Amino acid sequence: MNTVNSSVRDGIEIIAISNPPVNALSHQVRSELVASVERAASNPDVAGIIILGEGRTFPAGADIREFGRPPKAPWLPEVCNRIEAVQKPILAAIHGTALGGGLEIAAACHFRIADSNAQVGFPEINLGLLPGAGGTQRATRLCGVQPALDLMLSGKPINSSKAAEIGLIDEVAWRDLLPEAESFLRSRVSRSEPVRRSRDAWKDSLSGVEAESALLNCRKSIAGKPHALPAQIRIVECVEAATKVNFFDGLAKERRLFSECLASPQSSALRHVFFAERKAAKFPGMESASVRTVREIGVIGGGTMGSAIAVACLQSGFRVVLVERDAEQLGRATRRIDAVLEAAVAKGFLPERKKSEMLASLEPATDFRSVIDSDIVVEAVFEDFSVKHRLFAALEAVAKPDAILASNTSYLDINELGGSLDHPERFLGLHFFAPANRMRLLEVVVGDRTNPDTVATSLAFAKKLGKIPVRSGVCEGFIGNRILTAYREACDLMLLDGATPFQIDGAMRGFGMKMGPYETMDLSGLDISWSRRKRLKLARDSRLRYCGLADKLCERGRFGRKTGMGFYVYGENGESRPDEDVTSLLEEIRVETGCSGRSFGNEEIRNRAIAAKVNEAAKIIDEGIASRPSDVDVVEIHGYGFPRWLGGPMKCADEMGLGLLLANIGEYAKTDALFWEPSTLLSKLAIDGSSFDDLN
Ligand code: 3H9
Repeated sequence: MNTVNSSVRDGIEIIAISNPPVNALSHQVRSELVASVERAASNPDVAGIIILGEGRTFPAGADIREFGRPPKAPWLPEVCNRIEAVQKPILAAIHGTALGGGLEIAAACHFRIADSNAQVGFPEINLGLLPGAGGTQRATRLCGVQPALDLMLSGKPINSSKAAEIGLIDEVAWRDLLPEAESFLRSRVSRSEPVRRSRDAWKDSLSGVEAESALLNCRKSIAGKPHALPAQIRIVECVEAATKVNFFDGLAKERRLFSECLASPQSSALRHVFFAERKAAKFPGMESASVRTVREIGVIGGGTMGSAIAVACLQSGFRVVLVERDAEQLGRATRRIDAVLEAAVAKGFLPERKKSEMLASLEPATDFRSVIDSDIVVEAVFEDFSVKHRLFAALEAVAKPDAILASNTSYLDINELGGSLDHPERFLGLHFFAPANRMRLLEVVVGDRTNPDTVATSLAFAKKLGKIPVRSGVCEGFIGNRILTAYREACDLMLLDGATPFQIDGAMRGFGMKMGPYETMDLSGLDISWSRRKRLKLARDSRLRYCGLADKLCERGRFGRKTGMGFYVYGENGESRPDEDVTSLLEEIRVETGCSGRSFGNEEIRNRAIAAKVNEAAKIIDEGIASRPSDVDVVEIHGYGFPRWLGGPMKCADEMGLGLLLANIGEYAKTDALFWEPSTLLSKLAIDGSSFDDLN
């Protein structure tokens, strides 16, 4: 099937790219596009050419799936050069999202017009890349140094009005793109206007002091970032080249630096995450499931989590019934919701009118029978099994028969929680992450008896909320918190053996984690996990070494930031400092447990911490709790601050080599054999010479 279709109307050839879903510029598209353009150029009956995208968008970029495979000519830079070289006027008519290589095709055309709803941008940086088909050279010449740097370094698209304002496009089509595009081109053709090439565009500002200082400021800001991507500084170099060397030398530089970025581990990791995020939303076994209509959400519990869930639902256009146990608690919950929405208004993210509409869709209630018409009821009450268990029994009696009942529990057993319901097939876990109105991760916890329609409807609900849903089976802590437990335990073992919380936090931040494990615990509150630790301690294997520093801090009322003291001590402005009392307490624990301290280097700390995550994750995959290794990466990146540019722990493990990882675990097991028991799956993959990616 062709991916490019041409038709001629009164001397104008319309070349339409048709490669659903996003018209990515695959090898076939590139070949057919350049052939069509050159055929039209040599056709005496054609006076001008329009290039557009069929379906939902102008091309959204190069075909990312082709990166990493041997490149096939014609390459995109060549396609762009050949389009630009044509002697007849070519107009790009843009709708949807002209991104990356798509925008580079447009920049190579002689004119550009965009639908008023269109978005254009260079998102390559999100993949650890730079625009590599002339974009750095043409866009800088069209719109100047600062706007070009902003577009390429932020990776954020801009709307067509803004694009016209900075000179990236010529006109906005306010009514109907194609007729307006035709009339734009015909007027140029009728005036025999010469073609106008972006490569010849030149703004005086390109060689001015402003350009120099924009480049210098960018360099400084990138140098100040601990984990800047190589592509960031390479973009600055390319933009600078556009101001200093001729177009073709600039293109050659861009090509060289693009290839360098493409080969970087950061780009490989970021491309892995791009596809992992999309794959995560594809749950197995959903083929014949039907999705029910969801209009109203019942939220039980208006604490921090419940209120944020309500906000997320309101923002996505759902009606929300929010239930609290009394008027006082309800007042607190609605004030919390109002404050979140007001903050969004103040920051300009939300128009006042929209806020009023959202509040009008909120029904606060103190009687849980108010959820009688809700299509999904999400429970977000105190993390206590018996409280939740009783609540669901009561909810089942009032909710409509096809309503989905969901628990937002972070750890509890979904099978047990829904086990005594008359209809456990409509029950599942929807584990939101705090703050639920901002965090994109949603673990969809599927119980043994949850039916596919319940899962499919919840999945559609998650997508409507703009979340990245990841399927999880049932176990203590599901995917994310179970890995978190193993990670913290590995860190605690290092505390027993001589490391300090401050050293471990520093090492993990240096690795790229947003926060270290102990500062994270201080932030969420040590008391939150205390009751869980007490519950689990009873069932704990006595052969496992236990650190207990967090328990001792809790006994002293040090619950973290909220009490001004936890692992750290906090000043009035929230600044933290390590505390010698904690180091002494740790020393006492080492004496009590007969552990002798030794010194740890940052590399050993990171290796052990990541090995613990990967080993536990491999067990989770082997048990069928996670559907694939890339789902674990998505959970870690979106829920636990794992650096995106490292691709997640499973990607890291593949990069390290599973053989080496397994050997390290064998070494660690010499002191803690039970904790460091290697996963069967990890051992098998390592012995077979396979990788986690083979299972994705
Ligand atoms: C580039 O252009 C480099 C050049 O400068 C130089 C080259 C030499 N390729 O996101 P969705 C798939 S780098 C291949 O769910 P949405 C995606 O995997 C590129 N596939 O839809 C998914 O597949 P599936 C610069 C792609 O409506 C399906 O399309 N461009 C590509 O939520 C639907 O995607 C970018 O980085 C692609 N380029 O969002 C833009 N794009 O159904 C990347 C998408 O099998 N794309 N797919 O899971 C996006 O940002 C979003 O997809 C977009 C639509 C906003 C366009």
